[in-house]
Formats: sequence, C-alpha cells, structure tokens
Amino acid sequence: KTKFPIAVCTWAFTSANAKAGEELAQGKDALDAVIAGVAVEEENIKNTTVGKGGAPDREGNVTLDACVMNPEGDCGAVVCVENITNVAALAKKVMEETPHVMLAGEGAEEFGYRQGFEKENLLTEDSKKAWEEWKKSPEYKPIINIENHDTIGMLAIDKDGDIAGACTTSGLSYKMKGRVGDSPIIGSGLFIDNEIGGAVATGMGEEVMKTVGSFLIVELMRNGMSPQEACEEAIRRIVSKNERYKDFQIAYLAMNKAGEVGSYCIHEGFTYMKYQDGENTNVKPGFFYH
Ligand code: SD4
Repeated sequence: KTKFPIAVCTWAFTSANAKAGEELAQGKDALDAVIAGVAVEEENIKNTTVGKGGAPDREGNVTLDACVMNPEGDCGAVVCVENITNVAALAKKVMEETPHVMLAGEGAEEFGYRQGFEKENLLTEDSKKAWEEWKKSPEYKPIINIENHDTIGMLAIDKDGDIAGACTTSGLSYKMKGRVGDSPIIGSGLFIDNEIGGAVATGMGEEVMKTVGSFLIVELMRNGMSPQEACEEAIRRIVSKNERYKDFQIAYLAMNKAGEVGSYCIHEGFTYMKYQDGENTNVKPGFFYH
C-alpha cells in the first residue's frame, strides 16, 4: 500500500472525496485537491448545507462561509457571501491575491467578480419552498445530523507529504441574518500545521468557536496525542461544560503528517470519508453520548 496521497472529509460526501482523491492521484497539490473536492458539494444543489441550494437564513438569504489553509500556514476566508457558489476557491483567492486573510459579504463578492467568479442566485426553488414552510411556525432549532451531510471539511496529504485543508458551508439553517459560524474561522472550523497535521469540524459552530476546536486538536497532536485521542479530548472540552451538548452535534476529523486519521463526535450518526490508494471508504467513528 502506498501511504500518500490521502484525502478525508466530513460526512458521506463520497463524490467530493473521490474527486479530491483523483486530483491527488494525478499529482495535484493538497490545496488544489481539497478545493476541487469541496467544489463538488458547493455545486450540488441537492444538498441544503453547502454552497448553491443551501438553506437560507431566516430572512431568506443564502449566505456562505468558507476557508482554506495551505502547507505554508497561509490562510484565506470569506464570510456571508450571497451570490457566489465556489466560496472555497474564493477563499484561496483572498489568500493569494490580497494582503488579507478574511473578506466579508459585499466586499468578498465584489472581489470575487473582479477575479472572474460568476454572480449567481444561490436560493433554489426547493430551498425557498422549505423556508416558506418553516416561516409558518418559525423556530430556530438546529437539527442533529441534518440529512446526514452537513458542512464539508476536507483534509489532504499530497504525494510530497504536504497537508492542506478546506471548509465550506451554508451554515445553520434559518440562522439570524449576518450570523457566521465556525467553518470560515481559522482554528475553529479548520486548522493546518504542516509540521503536525490538520483538523476540521462540523456541527454547532458556536460551540466549536468557544473552544477553538481545530487549533486545539492540532496542538494536542503536537504535544503527542494521536489524531483519535486529540479529537476525543476536544469533544470532552465541550461536553464537560454543561448538559447542553445533548441537543447539538459536533464532529471532529483530524489527520497527522504520518497519515493517521482520527475522528469523534457527540451523537451517533456522523461518518467521514477516507480516500487512500484508490479506495474511497465511509468510516463511522465513535461517539460520546450513549
Ligand atoms: C456552522 N458548522 O455554520 C457549521 C454548520 C454545520 O451542522 O456544520 N452544521 O456552524
């Protein structure tokens, strides 16, 4: 078995992970592979949790968040983007073509159009209908394991052994206007350190941000934990605070530079994808709440 390349992503996003795997097998670097991988879901209007077709906020606006991080430790992020589908690719442009790390809303979009991104309406008929239905008795109640596929966070190690990652989402359905979750926040939804490895998060963004989950996992790995131990400790930090975790899901996925993968979540139902040596498999990690 050849160890590298490897790609992993949150949830059963089979084709997205396969796409990243193909790109890596063709010799693409880790960052381009994860961006091509997550783009599959950003463009898939059937899923309501990432990209075009994502569920809107409570006022009917679809707002996307994304970030990327490369082996050099550079990062780019965009938040509250309303009219561009491929926000992970846009985050890469922010990283490469601006002196900044993060652009928000209109500024991010105007920059995107100048970079050649197309202006699109991200609210599909189906998402609009579901939102109109929701408005009849509006209640903000994030659903655990919504559709069994949620934010996509992806990590890849390329043939040279370098690691990069991307995280992209439409955020929690029917969130408040202007709400930004963990997914585009470097250290929360994603963190990469090419000496150590990387981590991504999905689930209740507010709780991931309070504990800076992905950065925490990478630092725990730096201090000697395996990816599995580090993910479990990061979940422990959340569930040990109070009992509210019973009502929300968080899942972490981590990989170290040796290509070892670990994952842990609060509630049963989360799975992740792993591509290695031409095989793309769905893996069910352990969970905290029984
Ligand atoms: C967020 N972490 O915006 C994302 C959404 C998600 O399960 O993964 N929901 O908080």
